[in-house]
Parts: sequence; structure tokens; C-alpha cells
Amino acid sequence: MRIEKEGGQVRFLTAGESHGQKLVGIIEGFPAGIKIAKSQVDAALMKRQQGPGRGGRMAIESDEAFFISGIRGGFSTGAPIALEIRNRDWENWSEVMAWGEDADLQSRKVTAPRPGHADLNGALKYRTEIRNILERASARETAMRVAVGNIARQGLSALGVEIRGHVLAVGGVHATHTGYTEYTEHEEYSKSAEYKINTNCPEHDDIGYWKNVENSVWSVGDPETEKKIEARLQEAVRQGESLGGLLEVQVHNLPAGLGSHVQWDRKLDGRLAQAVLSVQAIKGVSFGMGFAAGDLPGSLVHDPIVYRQGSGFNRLSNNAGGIEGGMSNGEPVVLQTVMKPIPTLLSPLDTADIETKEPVKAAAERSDTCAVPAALVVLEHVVAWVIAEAVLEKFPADSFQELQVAWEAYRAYLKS
Ligand code: EPS
Repeated sequence: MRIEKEGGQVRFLTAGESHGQKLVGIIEGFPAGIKIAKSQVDAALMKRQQGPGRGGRMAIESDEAFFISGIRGGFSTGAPIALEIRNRDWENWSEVMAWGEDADLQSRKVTAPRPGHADLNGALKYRTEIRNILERASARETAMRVAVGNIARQGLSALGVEIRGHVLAVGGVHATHTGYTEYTEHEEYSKSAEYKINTNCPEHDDIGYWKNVENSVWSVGDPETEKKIEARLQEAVRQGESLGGLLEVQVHNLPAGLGSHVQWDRKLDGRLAQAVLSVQAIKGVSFGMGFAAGDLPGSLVHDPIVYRQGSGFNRLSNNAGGIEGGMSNGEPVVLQTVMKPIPTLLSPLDTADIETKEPVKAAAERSDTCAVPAALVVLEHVVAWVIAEAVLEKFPADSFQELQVAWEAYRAYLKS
């Protein structure tokens, strides 16, 4: 008997180096009959490349997905989906990155590990040169995770599940308006000062706010804050610094009951956390009201339950961020993450050369000053993947038709 890992019905792998020929991805277990638009994958890839604060590399690349298998006539076939994204920069690296014995292993050798990067630990662990580590540790790999996640996201979207995200802060500049609206039905809550910490009620969501997010190069929904962030970026560029930030991803229209309480590795919040923390430079994650829950009494943290004829069980607030007991509870899944500043600093930190052991400055050529808006695109897509996995576990899904029938029947049961 094969013991499936959680999400065992559908899985993916990526391969590829930052300056290698291309990135490749293979998805296995994706249902047949899901409409896949290459234009949507490419739009997500383009969005990931953009944003202020990106360095010289993004001017070279123009990411595009090339489908190799598993999609025919615009629909998934049920066979493994293989795809690739080419690295335009490969032209400049073909000798350094060549697989054969004639590769130029000297001219781009790195011996000064960057604090905060995989460089040193990877070189120690694998007993290899730093370039072999940084090429795979690079956030270039996230381009393929966006493409793979976008295929999952298109499947979710066909079921009415919507994912969106926004940037809450960059380099210590926090947005003053983040789209949360006060929900007045639950009087006790609405009177308390704590209430506004994180009470997201999607039916009261501010459409104008999300339009601002969409139009913002920073994915910030508050134009005044955006100006301050822009100034903060310019200051960081002048100083040879890098900047991180805070980001939030939301998943709307999920039914209750995805994930499970019965085993540690089946809990939806745990699985989302793993996926989110696997994104380069992401250092923390919280759900709903997050760490503020440690300061408040239970009566101000837990979301009261109501039953409404026609829509079933609902919550009056969403401090839990849509997950209780490792399962979705029918409210939007809301998670916040922190991205640390990128480790490549143009004004580099002190390090020790791994060959001479002498103190030197860390390696620095070109880099991004800030990739927070790009990370948001990546986070939305890794979240899409985990949610799709959870959906495909719960419902029979060799074909989209089968999935949709089961999905609708379950939703009808939840409303009854
Ligand atoms: C990265 C360094 C930069 C980034 C790169 C991630 O690349 P390079 O070393 O070629 O200047 O641009 O990000 C991407 C290539 C990308 O597609 O996001 C790093 O060291 O992680």
C-alpha cells in the first residue's frame, strides 16, 4: 500500500538554476477538463517581475510559460503538465553554467558568503562552491512556482474561489488604510477599541480599496502611504540597503471543511505556513488577528457563530483568519507574512572568505533593493497551490465535471 503524503493526489516539482538555461516544472494529478489560459499564467509572471526596487536582472528577463504536455486545446487532459520558463540571461552565462567539463568554473566563483543567504550553510553542507548553492537558492525559482500556482488558481477560479493580496508595509512604512471595514452587527465587538485590529468581513469589503491595490505598483491600497514608501525606497537605494515588508493574502469563497484536525500534517494552517515560509526571504506567518491574540481575552478573540436561514453557519467576525482546528471555517482565509530585506547588499556586510578564512566584504554585484510586491505575487500563488491541493483531497476530481458536481453538492449541504 502506498502511503500518500498530504495532498498526494496532486503534486509538483521544479528544477532550474537562476542563470541556467531555463526553469522547468511538472504537475502531476491535476484534473482533466480545466480551462487553462496561457495569457493568465504570463500575466502573473509579468506581474512578479515588476514593482519598484527590482534590479538589473528584471530588465533582461521577459518571463513566459511554454507548455510542453498535459494541456491540449486550452484544457488540461489529466496527464502530467510539463512547462518551462526560459532564462534570457543564460546567453551571458552559458560558459559559466555549462554542464560539461569545459565549463568556466573560475570567472564567477563566489567565496565571500552573504549573511542572510543560503551561501555559507549550503557550501558547508554540500561541500561545493557557493555559486552552486546560490544558483538554486535564488528567488528566480519562484517564477516557476507562480506559473504552477497560476494553473491551480485558474482551477480554483472556475469554482468561484478568489485569491487576492496586498502589501501592508515596506521598510517600516505602514499603510494607514488596509481595506478592513468595521462590522457593526456584533455590538460588543464594535464598541471595543481592540475590535479593529483585524476584523475582516468580505461582504463589507471596500471595492475602491482593492482597485487602488490593483493600480498600485507597490500593491498598496493607500496612495498616501505609497508616496512615503517610494521615498523610503529611494533612501535605501542611495544607502546601498535593501528593504523587506509585511504582506497579506486572502482566499475568498472557500467552504468550511478543507484540511483536517485529525493529524498534524493535515492541518490547513500548518500546510499554508509551510508553503509560505518556503518562499525566499519570508520569515513569519500569522492568521487572522495573528499575534495580537496573545494580548486579548478569549471573548475578544473568538468569532461568534450564528446560523442564518439560506446561508448556514456564519461568523460575526473573522479574527481566526478563516481557519479553526486546522480546517477552513467558511470565512475568508487571511494570512499575514513578513519578508526580510534581501541579503545581497550593495553596501555589503562583513563576512569571512571560505577559502582564505580572512575577513572580507560579502559578495555583491547587482541586486534588487526591494522585492516585496514581487513576493506578494509569489505568496498568492503558493497559497493557491495549497488550497487547490486541499480541494482536490476533499472532492473526487479526475475531471472538472466530477469535481464541480461534488463541490456544488457539498456547498448546498453546508447551506441547508
Ligand atoms: C536573486 C538575485 C537577482 C534577482 C533574482 C534573485 O538576480 P541576479 O543575480 O541575476 O542579478 O534578480 O531574481 C530573479 C532572477 C527573479 O526572477 O526573481 C537572488 O540572489 O536571489
